[in-house]
Amino acid sequence: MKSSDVIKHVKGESIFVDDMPVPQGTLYASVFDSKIAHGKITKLDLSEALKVPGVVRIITYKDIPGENQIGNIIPDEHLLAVDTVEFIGEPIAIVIAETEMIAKKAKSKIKIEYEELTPITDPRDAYEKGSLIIPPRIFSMGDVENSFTGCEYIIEDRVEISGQEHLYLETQGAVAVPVEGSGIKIYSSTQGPTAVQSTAAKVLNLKMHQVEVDVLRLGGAFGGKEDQATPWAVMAALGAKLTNKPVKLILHRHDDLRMTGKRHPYSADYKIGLSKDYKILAYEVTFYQNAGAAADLSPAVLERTLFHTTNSYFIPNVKATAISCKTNLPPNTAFRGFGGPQGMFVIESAIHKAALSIGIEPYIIQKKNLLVEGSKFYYGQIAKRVNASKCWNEAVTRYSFDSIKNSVEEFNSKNILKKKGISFMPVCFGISFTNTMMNQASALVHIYTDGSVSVSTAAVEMGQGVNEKMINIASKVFSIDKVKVKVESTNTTRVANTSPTAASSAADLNGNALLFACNSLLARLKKHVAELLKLDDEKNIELVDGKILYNENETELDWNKLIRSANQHRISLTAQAFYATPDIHFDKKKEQGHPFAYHVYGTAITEVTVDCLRGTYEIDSVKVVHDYGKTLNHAIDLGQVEGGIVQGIGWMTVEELVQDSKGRLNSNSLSTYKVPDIYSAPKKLETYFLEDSENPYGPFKSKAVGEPPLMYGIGAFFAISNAVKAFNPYVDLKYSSPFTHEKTLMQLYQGRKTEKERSKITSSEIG
Ligand code: LUZ
Ligand code: MOS
Repeated sequence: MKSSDVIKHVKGESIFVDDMPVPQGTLYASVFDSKIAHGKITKLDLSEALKVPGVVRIITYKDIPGENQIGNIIPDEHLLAVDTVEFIGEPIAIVIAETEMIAKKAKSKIKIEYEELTPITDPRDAYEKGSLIIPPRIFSMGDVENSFTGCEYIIEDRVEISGQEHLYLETQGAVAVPVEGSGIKIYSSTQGPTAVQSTAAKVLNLKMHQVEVDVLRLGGAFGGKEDQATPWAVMAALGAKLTNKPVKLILHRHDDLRMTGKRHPYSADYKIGLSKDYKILAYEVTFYQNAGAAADLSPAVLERTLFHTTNSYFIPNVKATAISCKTNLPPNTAFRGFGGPQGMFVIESAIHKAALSIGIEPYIIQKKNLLVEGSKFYYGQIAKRVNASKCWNEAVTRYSFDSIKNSVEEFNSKNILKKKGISFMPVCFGISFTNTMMNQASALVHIYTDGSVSVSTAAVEMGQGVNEKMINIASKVFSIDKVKVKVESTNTTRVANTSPTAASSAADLNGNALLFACNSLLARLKKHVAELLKLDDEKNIELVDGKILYNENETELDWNKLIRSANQHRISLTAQAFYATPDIHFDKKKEQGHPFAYHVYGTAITEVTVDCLRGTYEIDSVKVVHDYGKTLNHAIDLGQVEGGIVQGIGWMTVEELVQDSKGRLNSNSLSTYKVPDIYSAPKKLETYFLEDSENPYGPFKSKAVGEPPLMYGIGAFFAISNAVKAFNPYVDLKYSSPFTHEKTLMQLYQGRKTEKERSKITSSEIG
C-alpha cells in the first residue's frame, strides 16, 4: 500500500510550511550572516537598513530576552553572533519587514566591518592546532599492537571522505505566531519538535508550556532537520515575540546550501593485518571528523562512526580513535547513516587495498570475515539473530554471482575502452539512538463516537511513510479499514518530551507506543463486549474486519455499534502509552555495552561500466538482499531501500563539496554541485526481502529501514575502482570519495610513466 501522502503530493495538495495560509499582519524575516569564515566584528551599522520603508525591526544578540544559545549536546553555539564569527553563513542579525523583498533590500544596507582571522578548514590542521570539539574517544578490544606481529599481511593507508548536501526539497523554514499569555506557536519543518520547543523557550525566556510546536510534514530532511531546523524556527519565534506579530522565515535554496551544515567529511588513517588465510586479525584506525564551527550533533555522529568501524565483520583486535575537529565551516550535522557510512567506507577501503596487494578478489576477504551468531562487536555487544551470511549467500545464489562474474570477465577481455567492475557491499547497521536515553516515545489515540480514529505520536512524516506505518498498526489492532484512521500533525501539546524522528527508529519507537495504546483500548472494548453480550470469556472475542466475533461467530455488534455503546456506557475512548526500548545500555567510561536493540543486515552486488576514454561511468545494476524483518509495509520499505541506494551512490560518485581555503563553499548551487539524476541511478535495481527474518523489538516483528540501505551505495565506489584497475594495472588507487568522473579519468591514466605505456592505450589498443 502506498503512503497516504502520495496522492496528495501528486495532486499538489500537501501542505508544507511555505504553503500555509498566514494570519493577517504576518511579517517576514531575512537573516544577515557572516561573509567571512573567521574574524572579529569591529563595526555593525544598522542605521541605513532601518530607514528602508517597511522595515519593522532588526534583531541582534542584544535583543534576546533569554539565553543566546542553541547548542544541544554542548552549549557552544550562539543563535546570533556576538563579537566574533566562526563560519561563512553564521547568523548575525534578523531583519523583520512587511515583505520579504523589503527585508532583503534592507539587509543589503547593513554595514559591517571585520578584523579577519585565519580560518581552519581542514580537520587534520585543526587537530594539529588543538582545535577540538570534545576530547578524542577510543574504542578497543583485544590487543592490537601485539596482534600485528602475528599477521602475514599488513596494509596501511589514508582515506578521504567527502561530505554531502542534504538537498531536502523543502528548504529550512518556520512560521511563528504569538498566542495569548505571552506564548508562541511555531509551525516548523523540523525532525525534532521538542528540540525546537525547548530551545525557543530558552532563547525567549519562556516556559516550555508557553511554546507549542506543530509539524504537519516535511518535504524531506535526511538528518538535515534533526538539529538544524531549530535556529530558523527560534529566529521566527524571536521575531514574533519582539514584534508581537506572526513572523515567517523561509530559507532560499542558495542560502540554505551556503548556511547549513552537511554530512561530515572525514579523513582517516588505518592499519589492517590479515593472517595467511585472509582472516582479519587486527585493525587500527584514526578518524578525523570535520565538525565545523560548533558541536551540533558531531559528538553523536562520531560515536556512531565508532560503532560502525568494523561494519559487518568480526575482528578480534581493534583500536579506533575518533577525533572531532573544530573548523571554520558551518557546523556539520546528522545525515542518513549518521557517521556510520564514513566508518564503513574506511574498513571497506582497507579490505579492498589489502586484497589488491595480496592479489585476490576483495570479496574473498569480505566473506571470510562476516559476523556469525554470537560474534562480539568490539564495543561489547554480542551479535544475535545475525543475518550477515544469510544475506550474502542469498545474494550470491539469487543473482547468480558466478555468471555475473563470468560475463564481466568476458566483457573486459573483449573490450579495450570499456571496462566493467563488480563489488560486494555487506551492511550491518545498529538500530537505536546511540544515546540510550533518547530511545523513548509515546502515543495518544482517540476513538471518536463515529468509529473514526485519531493517532498522535512523536513521529514526523518526512516522505518516509511513517504515517502510513502508524495507520497500518492502528488499523491492524482494531481490524478496521485504514480510511477510519487519521494520523495527526506531530505536536508538542499532544505528545511531549519527544526524541527527534531519526536514527531509523521512528516507526519502531512510536509504533510500539502506538501498539500499546491501541492494545489497551482493545482490552477495554473487549471487556465491554463481554459485559454487553454477557459472555464469560473475553479471550474468545475478536475484532475482524469491522465485525465483532465470539468463538469465531458473528455477534450483533460491529465496530461502529461497539464504539457508540462504549461511549454510552461512559468508557474512555482515549488511550496514551509510552515505550522505552528494553535491554539497551552503554558505559561511556569503559566504552563497552549493548547500545543497539538489534542490527539490520544486507548485501548488495554492484556492477558498473567505465568508459575508459572519457572517464565517465554508468551503474549497470545494484542487486540487493535486505533484511526487513517482517515488513510492515512492502512498498514503503522498498522505496526506502531504493532511495537510500541512489542517495548513497550520489555521495560516493558525483556529489562533490568544494570549499576553498577561506572556508567559502564553491559548490554552492545546483549547477556546481551535482546531485544524482536518472542517469546516475542504477539501470537495474533489484531488491529481495530476506525470508525468515523477524525481530522481537519491532512492531509486528518488523525492522527499521531508513538508514541502512544508503550504505549499499558504497559498493559503487569499489565497483568503479575494480573497473579502473581492469583498464590500468599500473594505478595506485586513491581511496578518496567521491569517485567523480574527473577522478576516474585521472586514475585511468595514473601510473603509466612512460610515453610508451600511455600510447599503448591511446593509440595501438584503440587501433
Ligand atoms: N541521531 C541521534 C541519530 O541523535 N542519535 C543517533 O544515534 C542517530 N543515529 C542515526 C541517525 N540519527
Ligand atoms: Mo537522522 S541522520 O536524522 O536519522
